[in-house]
Amino acid sequence: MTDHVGIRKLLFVGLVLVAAVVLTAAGGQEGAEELGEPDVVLDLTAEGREFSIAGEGEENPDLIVSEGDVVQVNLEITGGNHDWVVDEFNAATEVIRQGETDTIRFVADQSGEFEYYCSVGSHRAQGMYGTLIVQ
Ligand SMILES: [Cu+2]
Repeated sequence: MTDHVGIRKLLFVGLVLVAAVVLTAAGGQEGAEELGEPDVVLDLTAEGREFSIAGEGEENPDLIVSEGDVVQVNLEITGGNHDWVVDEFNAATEVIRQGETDTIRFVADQSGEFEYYCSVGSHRAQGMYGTLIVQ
């Protein structure tokens, strides 16, 4: 009887350990890291209904990269809740709040002009978008 309980206890501990390892592995996946070092880093801030390049005043500026670039976007929210999205590249940060940052990487694998925007509420309709130029 005692042995039987002991084995069950051991099996349970084993299962917990396996589950812990699986969860740790899943949590460790960093999509951004798989693309390697970025060719371009865009430091963006978002506030109100506008994005800007950190330290510069221009509202929803044109963002210019080269075709094939691994692009890293560091989004920092300085007011409200926002994200940064470009549909054509499946590029999207999390929706984050004031004081938070999120980083994504994507490959600009086609040239042209693409709209970047905030997908929160009606922000895009209210003008929270700009142009990503891939040349
Ligand atoms: Cu927004």
